[in-house]
Amino acid sequence: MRIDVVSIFPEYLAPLELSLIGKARQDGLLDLHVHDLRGFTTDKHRSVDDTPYGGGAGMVMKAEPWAQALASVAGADEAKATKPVLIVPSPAGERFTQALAHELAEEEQLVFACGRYEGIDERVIEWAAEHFTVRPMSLGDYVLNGGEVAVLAMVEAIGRLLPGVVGNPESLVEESHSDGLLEYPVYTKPSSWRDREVPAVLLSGNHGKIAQWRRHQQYQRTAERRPDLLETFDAGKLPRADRTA
Ligand code: 6GU
Repeated sequence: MRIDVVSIFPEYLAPLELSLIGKARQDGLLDLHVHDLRGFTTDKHRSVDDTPYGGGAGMVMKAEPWAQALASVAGADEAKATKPVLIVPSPAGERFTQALAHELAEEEQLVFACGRYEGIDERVIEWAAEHFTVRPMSLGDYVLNGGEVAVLAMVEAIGRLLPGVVGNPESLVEESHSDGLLEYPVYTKPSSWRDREVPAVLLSGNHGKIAQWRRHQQYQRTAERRPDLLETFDAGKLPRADRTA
């Protein structure tokens, strides 16, 4: 997969050189490029923003530097058969979920346009639809100062789903949100720590009982912390005792 990120703070994306994603890049599993939006300006002051038409607080990102930057990255993958997906991080976007991470992990090229200030001139978003599949996307219902932190989160969520990035693919199966429930609690040695015992069933060696216990814990946690998830969850996937609650 190829990923291009355009930002006025390319240094903000430095963590993408570390850990799992950094390793995936070194291994050639992920071809990731960060671009400085100011490199696509033509004026002496390299300006990327201006005051909003209609008035109001803050500044709006100018259309032309964005059009230049996006045209440049759209043509980056010569051999591509489909339009790249342009993700525009914004609290006004569609909610980014694990299901969307899986969907986006199938794409050949993703481009992330990190807005700052009050956002990007809407005409660029309209124009971009000629070259990209445009997806405004939000992490959740709160406001960040810009798209960069959201891109760190989205690239990590998508990148770890690419083939070969996570060493043991089994760890992608039994994790929170992979099947609509939150993850069960986990424990390691010692079995007794500060007078707290590991639940006895986990030491029993009875794998059927352990699976059932974990499923029940998943359900209890989800009911307590994220009851909204249970509204769309298929109760048939639960142990019988948890089905009617
Ligand atoms: Cl994707 N961007 C910004 N700027 N704020 C956010 C967000 C994204 N998701 C939640 N808040």
